[in-house]
Amino acid sequence: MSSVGILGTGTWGIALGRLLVQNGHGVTMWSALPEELEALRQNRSQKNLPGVTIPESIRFTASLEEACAGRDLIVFAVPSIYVRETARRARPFISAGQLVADAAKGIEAQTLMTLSEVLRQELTPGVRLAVLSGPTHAEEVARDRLTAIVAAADNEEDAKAVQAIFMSPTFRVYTNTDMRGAELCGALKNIIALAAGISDGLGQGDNARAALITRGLAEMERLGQAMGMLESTFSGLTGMGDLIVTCTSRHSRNHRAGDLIGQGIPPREAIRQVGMVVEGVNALPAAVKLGQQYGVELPIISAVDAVVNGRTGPAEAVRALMLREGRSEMPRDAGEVAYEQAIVENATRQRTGDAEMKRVITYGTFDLLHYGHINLLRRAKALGDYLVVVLSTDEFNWREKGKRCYFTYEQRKALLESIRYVDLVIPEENWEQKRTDVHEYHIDTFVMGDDWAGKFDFLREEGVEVVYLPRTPEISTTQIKKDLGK
Ligand code: C2G
Repeated sequence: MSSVGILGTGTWGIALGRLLVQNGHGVTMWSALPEELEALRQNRSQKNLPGVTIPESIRFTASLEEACAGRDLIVFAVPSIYVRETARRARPFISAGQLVADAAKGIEAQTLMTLSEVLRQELTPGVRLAVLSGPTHAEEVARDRLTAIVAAADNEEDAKAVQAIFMSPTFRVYTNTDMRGAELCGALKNIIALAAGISDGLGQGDNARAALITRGLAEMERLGQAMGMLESTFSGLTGMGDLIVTCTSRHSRNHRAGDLIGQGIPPREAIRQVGMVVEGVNALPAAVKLGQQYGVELPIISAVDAVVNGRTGPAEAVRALMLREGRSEMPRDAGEVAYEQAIVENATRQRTGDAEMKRVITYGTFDLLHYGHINLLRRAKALGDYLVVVLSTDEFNWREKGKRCYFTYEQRKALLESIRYVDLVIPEENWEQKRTDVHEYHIDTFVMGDDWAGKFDFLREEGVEVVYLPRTPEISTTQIKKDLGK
């Protein structure tokens, strides 16, 4: 039996509160609107959940202290745009070690922060954070319809703690430690749902909706990967799962708003008619900015942004999307296509058993190892079956690159050898050794990040394929040192 405080008495907050009471927990719910509290106390029902009775044991309060102090779990179920302000007001009553789960989906427009990052910024240091996200219409959860959801946190222990409190015979909770990935999915899928609604409103059918879901997921994955999130998150409940339920359901407010817009109702009027928060509209500015910041093309999201902000009509936006130049389904640039193609070829070769060992080599300092390096090593390995990493020695770094590493060669070597993509680590002692390395190690493919594009083309004379892969844009050792220095 846990005691839970839920901030926000909208449909989602009420549905979660009801579920937690059924699980045997004590629930106190807070709202910023006194009149809403009074109506809930009197009627024990919520206007958007007809026929759903709110359990008598749920206490409603206007005091954040009463809702938060000493609770085993605090759930933020206020609309995404009120999370920061609510957290700021609740801060004095939430202490380090308490568990806080965000159930709102969205990305803050001004800061591009996910809501867990907003909570991290506003709440007392040491508060344990998690998010709840997945294909979960409140209208169905409130009626005990079977549902699956993700409890994501930076560590498995906190995700498990939330899982234990919410798990029930009708509400199956999965844990995930890619919290930011889960949050990005939760925010972006609402925009794709707007697009699906617009398509329906224009009289388009299931084909168009399936195309929007599929290509919408591809946009989400591209942006997420550029942001260092896990691919598996996007094909999971918070990505694919939530996309399907939001794009194909009459319950979805984003879909409903899109449908009205597709019928020709001006966006602002359509949102007013839906009468509840349309999170897809709130998420648009951040999604467009993130796409620009990470250099990821988001055609569907950009089209929705143009329609919602009145720069173009729904029909024109759809025509423009359809008339774009033909594309491969594979990810964008040459390196990525080579990488995807290689995965397909490798898998085929392995399946047909005539897999001769394809060997790949790459060079680097890999000091303060970070996910940009991992992205590079993962894609390099995908180009073959065996990856040799040639690691700059401390002397080479100092003499040739003027770099003094934070970790010694031995330490950096140990780190690299622990990575599952890496098969062998050998020392880089000079610039010239590449010509001999590729023969000594029978290399098929040489790989470097595209900050070195063109610099090693001469290796093609040695019969080696040379591939430059896109760097991960926003992370670098220099950046890490600068940030740590602040
Ligand atoms: N990398 C990346 N994305 C980042 C940072 C690095 O893809 N955000 C790639 C680089 O392009 C390089 C590899 O990770 O392919 C290792 O990066 P560094 O350790 O910075 O390597 P560097 O100092 O460039 O040394 O003889 C070649 C040199 O040894 C390369």
